[in-house]
Amino acid sequence: MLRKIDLYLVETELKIRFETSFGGAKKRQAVLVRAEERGGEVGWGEAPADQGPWYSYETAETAFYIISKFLFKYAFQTDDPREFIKLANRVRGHSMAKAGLEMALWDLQAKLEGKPLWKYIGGVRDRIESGVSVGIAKNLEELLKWVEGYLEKGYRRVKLKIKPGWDYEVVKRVRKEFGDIPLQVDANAAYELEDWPHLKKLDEFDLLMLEQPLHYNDLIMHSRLSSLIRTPICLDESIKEPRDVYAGYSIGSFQVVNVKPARVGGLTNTLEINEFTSKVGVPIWIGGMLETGVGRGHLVAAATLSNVRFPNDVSASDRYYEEDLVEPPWVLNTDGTITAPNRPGIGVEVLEERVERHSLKRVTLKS
Ligand code: OSB
Ligand code: MG
Repeated sequence: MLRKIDLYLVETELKIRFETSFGGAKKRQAVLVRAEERGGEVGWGEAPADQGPWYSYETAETAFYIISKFLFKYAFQTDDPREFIKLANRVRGHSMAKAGLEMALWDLQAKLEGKPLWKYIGGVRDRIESGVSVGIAKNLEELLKWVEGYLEKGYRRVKLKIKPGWDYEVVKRVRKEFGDIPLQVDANAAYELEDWPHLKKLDEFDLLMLEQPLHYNDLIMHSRLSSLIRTPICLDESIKEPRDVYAGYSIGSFQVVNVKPARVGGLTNTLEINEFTSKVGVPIWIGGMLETGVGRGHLVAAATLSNVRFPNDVSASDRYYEEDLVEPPWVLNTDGTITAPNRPGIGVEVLEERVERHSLKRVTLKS
């Protein structure tokens, strides 16, 4: 039984401005969820929606509103995360808001059982492969410097953000400078199907995959595109819940899926997607939303699942933030992995003083 839920709308500052085809920012907003049960144990989750509705329609403000107005009462009816999400699905959409609260319940349950979250959800590895997502730069020289720095740190794969005018030549140059590194690109829905001859030119670079080239809600055009180019298509924005995976699989919209636990409505849905894709032989990997160390704990746990077969957009705390909100911060091992902690729950301590210092607003909810 929960005693109370605290919501924090936090704003954190990135080390460097992160730019994609839909825009850029140096600051990030998110909602942190702190769920405390009657015995005093606490679970944490994160709804990593940003300030503006650019990646999806959700924002930190809408997540704060949807949780505090509608979702919280379901968490007082059950603190079983699977049951919670069933009740919460009465609310249509708002996956990140649901995920923020659902993940707090997962962390809480794992802690009550004294188990690391990754073991509690059935993870199969104690270290996860870490890749890095590299934003659009001011110019090629800046980008090459960034990539060089990340490779020196040991990241196992580089993902370049692309958009029309920042694609073919950029990838060509990165291949020339760094050779045969594991490389992929992410368009964040910046192209149209008619652009396929241009996208086909990327085939020459043997990329691991091309992420979300077309419209953020599309499955049909991606299925057409995937028969026109050789580079495997990976969907991100288009997959908002397990049913999108079933639909997309049935018409061949993708060869790989980027599973962001927050985007698909939490860990329950992540587990369902892991199971289905494993059965049909479609590999997945775990994507991120520049989460703070809190959400990152859930990403690390998700990345231990059995069907995760590519490096993840789960990087170390110092790739994102000068000062993370957890202790210890998430660190990259020299072999390019991140260790899944052997402590209960997400396995890191949330520094509440820092959370409060970064909060723009907060509310306490009781049943
Ligand atoms: O498309 O994967 C994306 C960040 C914010 C919004 C969308 C995306 C991203 C990233 C960063 O690529 C992934 C990460 O390191 O958290
Ligand atoms: Mg993406």
